[in-house]
Amino acid sequence: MTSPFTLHSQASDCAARRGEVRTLHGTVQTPVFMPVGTQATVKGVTPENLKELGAQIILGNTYHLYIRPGHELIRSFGGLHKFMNWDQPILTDSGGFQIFSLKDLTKITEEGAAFKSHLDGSKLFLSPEDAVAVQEALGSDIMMCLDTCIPYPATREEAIASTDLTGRWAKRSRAAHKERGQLLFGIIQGGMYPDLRAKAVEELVEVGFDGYALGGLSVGEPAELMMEITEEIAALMPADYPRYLMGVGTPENLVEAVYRGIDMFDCVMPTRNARNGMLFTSSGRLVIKNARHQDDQRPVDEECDCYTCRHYSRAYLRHLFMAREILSSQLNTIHNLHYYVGLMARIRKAIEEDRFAQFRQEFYAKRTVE
Ligand code: PRF
Ligand code: ZN
Repeated sequence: MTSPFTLHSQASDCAARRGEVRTLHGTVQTPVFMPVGTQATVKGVTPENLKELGAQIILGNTYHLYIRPGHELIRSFGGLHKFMNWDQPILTDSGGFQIFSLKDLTKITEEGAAFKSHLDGSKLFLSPEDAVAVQEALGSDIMMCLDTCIPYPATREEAIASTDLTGRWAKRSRAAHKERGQLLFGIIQGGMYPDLRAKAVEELVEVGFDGYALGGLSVGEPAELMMEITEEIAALMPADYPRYLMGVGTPENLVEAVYRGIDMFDCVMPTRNARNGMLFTSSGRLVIKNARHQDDQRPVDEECDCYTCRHYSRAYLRHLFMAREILSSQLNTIHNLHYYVGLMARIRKAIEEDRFAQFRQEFYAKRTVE
């Protein structure tokens, strides 16, 4: 199988790497952060906003779009790209994580996941084959296999059962995928047991995917443990295919995982925190409702050149937040996504110039507020 990934450069003093992933809707430069657009929209911003702030690829959710408005409706509009007016790459998650998150509504069997809609309680079923078919109908550029995410903590027996099932589902997903240029990534589970994860990598590589994802992390374990597992397993993931760490994370997590060889990330943190008034800046985090911003004429981040920071003061953004104005969410989201996307651009440049380890040190040195 030919890889959609090309490695441009490899850091000399850590596992960080600079590359690209080729998809049907264009090439993605890595390492990359994917803003989350669960419901066929990245909450609070238009596709034009996303392009202006430099987003390359966004993430959608199979589970949500399957329940509402339905993949057949989206297919009839020519796919998710046309439906939502986004012509750059889209990765769709399979639904494995949602099924895990809504576990009271779910029953997992060998065949697939039976679940109740969180909207109206109606009975639905998603097999690994269904998840591929739904993602084919959506027309996503990168599809994810249906998996089962293990909670933390979990016993070794629970981890084995769930990891083996994810492996069997991965084989079925691969068999169900009709080659039409859409990429299919396998997901490595295994809980906090490195030997189970190593075995999962081997089995997935044997089946053969277009990329490999680390699932089941950032589920409540300590950050050090997450990085230990990431370091150990990233080193076992094929170097000539993209490596994706799912649902991660904080800016610190991104820097640490890139250092350990990860290429792709997604997380609701920049968008969700924006709506809650928490802003990311080059010197740390800022809570906009704080009284000390009341008459502050400075932008959120003096070093930021996003639309929000070019035009608005902290005092205005605080006012919008206190008054619960819609524009508060929009402007905050533009800033936070610009911060994440900009951080990844600076990371890529640092790797290109083989000074990423130094970049990492400076990144921490600059954080003065928390
Ligand atoms: N599986 C899938 N999506 C995910 C995860 C996973 O384990 C995670 C874990 N952090 C986030 N998103 N399919
Ligand atoms: Zn800004």
